[in-house]
Amino acid sequence: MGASSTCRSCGHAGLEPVLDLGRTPLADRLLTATQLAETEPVYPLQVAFCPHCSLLQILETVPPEVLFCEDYPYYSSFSDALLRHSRENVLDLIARRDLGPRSLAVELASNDGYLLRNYVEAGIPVLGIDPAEGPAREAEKIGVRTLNTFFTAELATRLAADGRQADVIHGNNVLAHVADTNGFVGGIATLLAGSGVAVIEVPYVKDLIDHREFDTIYHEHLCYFSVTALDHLFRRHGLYLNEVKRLPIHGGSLRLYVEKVERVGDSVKELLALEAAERVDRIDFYRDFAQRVEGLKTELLALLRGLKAQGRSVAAYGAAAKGATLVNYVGIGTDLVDFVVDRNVHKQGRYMPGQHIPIFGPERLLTAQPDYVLLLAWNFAAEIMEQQAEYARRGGRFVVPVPEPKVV
Ligand code: DWN
Repeated sequence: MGASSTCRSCGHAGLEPVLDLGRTPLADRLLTATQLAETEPVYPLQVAFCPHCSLLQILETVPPEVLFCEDYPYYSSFSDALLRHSRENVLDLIARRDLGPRSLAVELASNDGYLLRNYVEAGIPVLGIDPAEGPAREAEKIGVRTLNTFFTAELATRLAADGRQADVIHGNNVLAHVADTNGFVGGIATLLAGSGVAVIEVPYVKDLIDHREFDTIYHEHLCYFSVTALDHLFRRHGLYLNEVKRLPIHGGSLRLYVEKVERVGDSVKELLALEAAERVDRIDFYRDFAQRVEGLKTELLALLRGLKAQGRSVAAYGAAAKGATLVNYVGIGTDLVDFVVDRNVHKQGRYMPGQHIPIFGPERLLTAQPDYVLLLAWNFAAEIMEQQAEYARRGGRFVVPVPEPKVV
């Protein structure tokens, strides 16, 4: 699909460059031992800003079938914090929207059923839609009916023609991932009941820039949303962003409540005003981001090299997609980090893209007892450090790389 020179949302040309992370491997394409000898596909990873609708985006579009279908290794249920977060969201909506056995809850990118399982438990009909074969299979196993395909405007039309109208549509960490942003949002408008609500979570671009979270940038993430850019996008499809919550998850996210009736609440007006005041809707806000990211790279490299110079051993936690961006951009290989650990059994036995650092189960931290553990999954630092209390009790220390590389 290649590089686009026009905005993914408004279609205007004149995108302004913000950051170039070079040609990088695909963040979730974890390698088998056999693949280590093969040439690894790499793609440009350039970030640009649309001065017309304020959307930050990457220029390259890697075919979705390459990114999300076969062998997609991300399973949402390997994070207890994410499961709790999702359950609270569902229980809140069941109460707020008075949902029951005659309702329909749909999730776009429903993964392994981590969220919809809470509706099933409450006796509320669900439909999951996810192109990733492995996670979709796991969802079916726990009674979450899942269509193993991509959500498109065409699929929405077919479902609506079958009389399916959703009272709730969830879309967590998917709106930024779709190659056809307008088709996807148009599909939501088609499938959503007149009195329904779409509840969508995306990483918040303001937190990404303020906290130097450059590792959230990889080829699965095509767009980086502000409330300003989202408001433009939804209104284009007869949808209204009526309420928004800022959430700490994933380094700072937005939960959006989108409906077909316009009743814009203070939460939205306040964030639009904040973004105007801080010029989040202008290129100025992004101008020094590349330089600040370069600074983080220098600081983190110096910290890790310092530890190695003292003869310390370092491992890492979280074979995360963001971890792939970080180790490849900063240049962290097995010269600095001996191995990575991850609870996700589908990732264990594989190797990190590009730097080819081996991935094991977390028990390896107690058998190898490295002096330091770099938290690539820094967005779950509290949960991981609590989980690894025994490693810490035996003298292990943690390195948190973002927003300020530091030892804790
Ligand atoms: O948008 C996306 C986000 C939501 O999730 C996807 N495109 C892909 C994925 O990105 P990621 O891989 O950077 O996400 P996480 O959720 O930050 O990854 C954390 C990794 O750490 C996972 O591989 C699971 C692992 N983990 C673990 O081993 N033990 C996580 C926790 C909390 C743990 O206790």
